[in-house]
Amino acid sequence: MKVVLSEEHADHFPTHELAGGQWIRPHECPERWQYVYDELSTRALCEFIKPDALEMKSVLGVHSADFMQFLETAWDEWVAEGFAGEAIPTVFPARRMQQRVPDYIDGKLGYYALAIETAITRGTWNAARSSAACAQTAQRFISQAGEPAAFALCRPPGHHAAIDLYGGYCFLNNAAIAAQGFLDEGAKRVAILDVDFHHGNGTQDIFYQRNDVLFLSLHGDPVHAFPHFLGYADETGHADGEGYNVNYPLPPGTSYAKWKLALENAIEKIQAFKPDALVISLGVDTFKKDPISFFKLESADFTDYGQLLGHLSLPTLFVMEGGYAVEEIGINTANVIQGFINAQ
Ligand code: OKP
Ligand code: ZN
Repeated sequence: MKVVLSEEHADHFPTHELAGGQWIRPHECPERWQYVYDELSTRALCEFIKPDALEMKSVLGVHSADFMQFLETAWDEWVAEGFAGEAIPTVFPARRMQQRVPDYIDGKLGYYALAIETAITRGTWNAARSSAACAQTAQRFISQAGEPAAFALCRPPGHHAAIDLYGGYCFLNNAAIAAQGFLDEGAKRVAILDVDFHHGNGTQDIFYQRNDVLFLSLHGDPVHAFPHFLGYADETGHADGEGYNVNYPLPPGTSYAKWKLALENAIEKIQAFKPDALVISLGVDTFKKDPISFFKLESADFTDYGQLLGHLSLPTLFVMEGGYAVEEIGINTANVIQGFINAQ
C-alpha cells in the first residue's frame, strides 16, 4: 500500500499542554510518527512517498478563508506582541457573548480555539499544511492513479478541526480535505468512518448539512470524554444532511466485542450508502493502554477490524488521527493496515 508521509510533521513540537492542572509535554508528540513509520518499514507492507504541495481548493471547500488566514499569521502576531511562550488562548466567546473576531491575538486565539491543550508554535502552520498535503496526495493516488487504497501518515491529526475551529491537537481536517478532494475529482458520495477514540467533532461540523458525505463516528461518550460538547447519538444531521451523520457514543470500559457491534452497524450503513470512496479517520487510541482513553482493544483486535474494513472492497483512504500509547502506536496502526491487506 502507498503511504504518504512528510518529515515536516516535526516542525510542530509544542512543549506545553495543560492537563490536570499541570504543564505536561503534549501527548501528541513527534515520536508518534516515527513509531508508525518504523513499524510499517519493518513489515515491508508499504511504499513510502512524499506529498505534493497542498492545493487549496479542497481545503477551502471545508474550512473558512478567515480561519486559514488566522492559522497562517497567528504565530507572527503572537511574537509581534512580545510574548515569549507558546501561543495558547485564555479567553473564549462563551454563552451570550459576541461572536466577533477581535483584532488582538489573545482574543483571536480564543475565537478560533475549541480547547486550550493545543499550543501554536513557529512551525505549526507548516506542519499542519504538510499533514493535509499527505491526505490530499494519498487521496489522489486513489482517485487519479486508481490505487485501491492508500494511507496518509498525518501528523498533526485533523478530526477535531471544524469549519473555523482548531483544538484537540488538530488544525486542518485532513480527512475532510481528502473527502472533499474525492468529490472535487468526480466522486458523488464519500463515507467517512471515524474509529479514533474521540468524537470527530470537526468532521461532523463540516459535513453536518450535506448529503454527499456520510459521517460515522465510534467514540467515548461525550458525557465522559473529550470533546465533551458534541458526539451524542441524537446528532443525526441537519437540512440536506439529515440522516447523514451517525454517532456511536460508547461507555468507559468498552470491550472489542461491544465496539465491534457498533462497527458492524456502521459498516451496514456504509454499504447502504454506496459510496464511491471510504475515508477512515484512523486513531488507535481505542487501545487498552492508551493514557487518555477508556476503551479496551487489544493489539490483535486492530488486525481483526482492519479485515472487516478490507471486506468492504471500497476505494479506501486511511488518515492517521490519534493514539498516545506511543510504544504500541506503530504495532496497532500496522495491524489495521495488515488486516485490511489480508482481506483484499
Ligand atoms: C485528539 B485525537 C485535557 C484533555 C484534552 C485532548 C485530547 C485530544 C485527542 N486534559 N485532551 O482525537 O486523538
Ligand atoms: Zn483521539
